Amino acid sequence: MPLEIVRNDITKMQVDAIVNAANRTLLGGGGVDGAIHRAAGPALLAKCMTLGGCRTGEAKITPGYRLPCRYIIHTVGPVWHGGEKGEREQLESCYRSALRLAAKHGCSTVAFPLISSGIYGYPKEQALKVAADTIRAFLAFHEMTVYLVVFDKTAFRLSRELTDDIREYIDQHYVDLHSDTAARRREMELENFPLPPGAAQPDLAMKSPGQRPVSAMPEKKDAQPLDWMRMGEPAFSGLEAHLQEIDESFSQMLLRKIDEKGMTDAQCYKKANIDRKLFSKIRSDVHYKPSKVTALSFAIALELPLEQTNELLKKAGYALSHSNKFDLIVEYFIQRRNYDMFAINSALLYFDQNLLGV
Ligand code: AR6
Repeated sequence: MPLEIVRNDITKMQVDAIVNAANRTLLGGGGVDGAIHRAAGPALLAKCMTLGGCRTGEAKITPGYRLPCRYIIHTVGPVWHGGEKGEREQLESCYRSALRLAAKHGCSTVAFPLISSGIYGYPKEQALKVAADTIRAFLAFHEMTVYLVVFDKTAFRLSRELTDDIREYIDQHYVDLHSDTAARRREMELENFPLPPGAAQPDLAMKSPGQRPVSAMPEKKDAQPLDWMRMGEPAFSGLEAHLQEIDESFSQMLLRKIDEKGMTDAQCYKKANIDRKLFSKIRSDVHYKPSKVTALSFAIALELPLEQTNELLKKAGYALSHSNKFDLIVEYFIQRRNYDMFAINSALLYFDQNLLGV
């Protein structure tokens, strides 16, 4: 999980290093700086007094003292003056300097606040974009897990259009299990007794809670499984391949799809926000059963269409459900071929859901 967004108080993060949004004196202040000094104790201020301050865009390191992290990396963000005074370059430099210092000290996990986005007035959405772009560029060449810690979700103010659209998608497709058990039974029938290859998939789209599915399983008289089992030669021609696919495990299917997409393993697990160690486990254990979120993260990284996403999930024993908001939001993005993990996670965060990546 190279870059993960979490909502937390940064002083509580159990990582190798946390980053402080300090000022040039390094002698403490308000916001996250104040919280870090309070939690680390007076020894931090004593140490900071020996550092001779820090220039905007640069970074200095101290021990973590009473904090659960080993190090605190202090960086000084730019004050926002409207965006024409080199603020973006200075902010990028903060992230790069802090990350370089973290790498130099052997840190493999680092947590950042949204530097400059509080007292220094940098617009939160822009600050978030600079942070994500700069961290991603660094991670393309370094094995490190970086957390962007957001205190409140105002940085994730998505466009009104997008939130309305997602909300509408959820309303249209959400199936309340308790008010429409018949619909769920049908979904389960399909999960347990998938149709043979080539058979038309019934449309599972659901109306609002309480309404019947738009269309369901085919009527008995033209049931597809029977057609498929008729003895004609052509019906069996794909059988061997089908049986081979049934035998394929999650791990095998994942590796096959990575090859088919022409991706390297690292490109795939990085895009999926999946930790390299976890990926190695999946690679070496043919029967590895990932969590649903992990499986789904790989589907997004591979940019699989909906049907193939469900095939991959099924290999791990899951399916996208219409009675789960998290699933519906991810499905919304897949339907629109938008596989930007950061955009999906921003939307998930906005709707108070768990995030993709481990
Ligand atoms: N954990 C995570 N994020 C936090 C926390 C926390 N405990 N507290 C605040 N934030 P700011 P700046 C978020 O003002 O804009 C100080 O006085 C907050 O919501 O702390 O770089 C320094 O000494 C915001 O999104 O830093 C400087 O003088 C982000 O952290 C000046 O403030 C940064 O807000 C630096 O201002």
